[in-house]
Amino acid sequence: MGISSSACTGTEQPRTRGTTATDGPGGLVRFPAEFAWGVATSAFQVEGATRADGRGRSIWDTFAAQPGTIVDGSNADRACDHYRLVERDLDLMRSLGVRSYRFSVAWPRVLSEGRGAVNAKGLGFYDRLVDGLAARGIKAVATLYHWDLPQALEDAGGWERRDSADWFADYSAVAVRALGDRVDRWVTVNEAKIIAREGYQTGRFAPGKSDRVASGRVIHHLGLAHGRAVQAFRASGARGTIGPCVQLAPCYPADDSAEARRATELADVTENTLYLDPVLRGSYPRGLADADREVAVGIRAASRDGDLDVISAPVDFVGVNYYGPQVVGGSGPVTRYPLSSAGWQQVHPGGLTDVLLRLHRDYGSPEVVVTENGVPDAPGEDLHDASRTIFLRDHLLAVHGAIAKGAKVKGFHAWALMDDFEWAFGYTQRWGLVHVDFETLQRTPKDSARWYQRVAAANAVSSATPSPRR
Ligand code: IFM
Repeated sequence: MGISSSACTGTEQPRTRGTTATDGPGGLVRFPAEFAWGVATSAFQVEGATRADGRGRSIWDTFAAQPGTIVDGSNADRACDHYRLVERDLDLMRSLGVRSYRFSVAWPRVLSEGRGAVNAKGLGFYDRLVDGLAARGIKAVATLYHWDLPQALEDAGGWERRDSADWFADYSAVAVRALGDRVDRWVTVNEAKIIAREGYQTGRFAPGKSDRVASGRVIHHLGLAHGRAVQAFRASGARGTIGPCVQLAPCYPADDSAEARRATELADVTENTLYLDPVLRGSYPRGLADADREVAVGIRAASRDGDLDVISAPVDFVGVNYYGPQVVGGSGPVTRYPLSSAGWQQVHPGGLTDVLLRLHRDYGSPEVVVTENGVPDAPGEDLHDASRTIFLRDHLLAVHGAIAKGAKVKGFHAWALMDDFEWAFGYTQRWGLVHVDFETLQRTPKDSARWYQRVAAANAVSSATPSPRR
């Protein structure tokens, strides 16, 4: 089987601290001019107001209402109430010196039934949001799909149906027509891997299905939807750029055995190349059937001549979400690096250098934006979140290490601007730079937010250990 990169299957452990030519006094690592210091959210996780102004239902409203789906029994009906507090949140971002805001447009707010009549009030929210960003000198990075499929479309067959790509193209055209004069970057689909895996394999996320063959069809249709959105964007003539958003996890063998190496190659397909190759190379990765036979069957059944030409429509950048690596032994995944309080996240900053350099070396060095990177509060942390500051410092140094070797990384978005509804974990994990009191909705910047503010202002990260109360 041909696996495309040594970087993601080897045991390379890049050093990211103090190794670049641009280290200044005190280990100050400078970033390129115009580097976009950003923060990210998604509509369903922060907006709340799920019944306001004609918003339709989404699959996550339905899923969260089912007993046993969300660990704390919560839902996102109010969340951070970003929908109503948006002006305050815009001011907050400006006060923190944020230069780029990645948000998502809620499809069911814009088209209540997913297609047909545009809901002017819902669209108006994003109109005010992008105006507010422009007024504050913050770049707008708009994700078109961050998991909140309109329930009406799910009832019609959802992503398992080929028409979903048409529905998405039409919705994308509406969004681009309304906002395209003020959006700097459009992100098509957030993390197709997680949609397929958690929504259609494990059933832990909406729509809660467990059918691997169906997940293969969904992967293909999400790719097609991405390509159709790129085409709709190009046809619109709007300014700005467009690209996908992939969650990449470098895969390392747990040991030197042939079994571990083979299992790592297969894991690399389902973690990375299955989502990169169709978009950036116009083909599905070799070895897919060995890596996941049922997914391969689903993809084959869904594929038509010419689809891969659409899926690989040229993009302007690749959005990378990075949370951690996979370490793979002959008999399954292994934990090698410290686990964050997310439970599933191994903390290994060097893995971010690896994935960025892989894109640089193996995929023609596209322009890249880190669209998400972050960690939940460690147990007992509140406003004094030293572990997040250290996490972000180390990952930013890892980004810098990749830039120093030629990767074209143009920006970084910390996940998340503020504590929010963390999907099936409800409000039990706090991922924000800004603390949210979910009773009063009070926002309070944590120490990490103040640290990030100084980094953005200096356009540089110090490799020295951050002082604990900053
Ligand atoms: O909160 C999520 C986000 O919606 C998608 N990427 C991972 C984050 C943390 O789990």
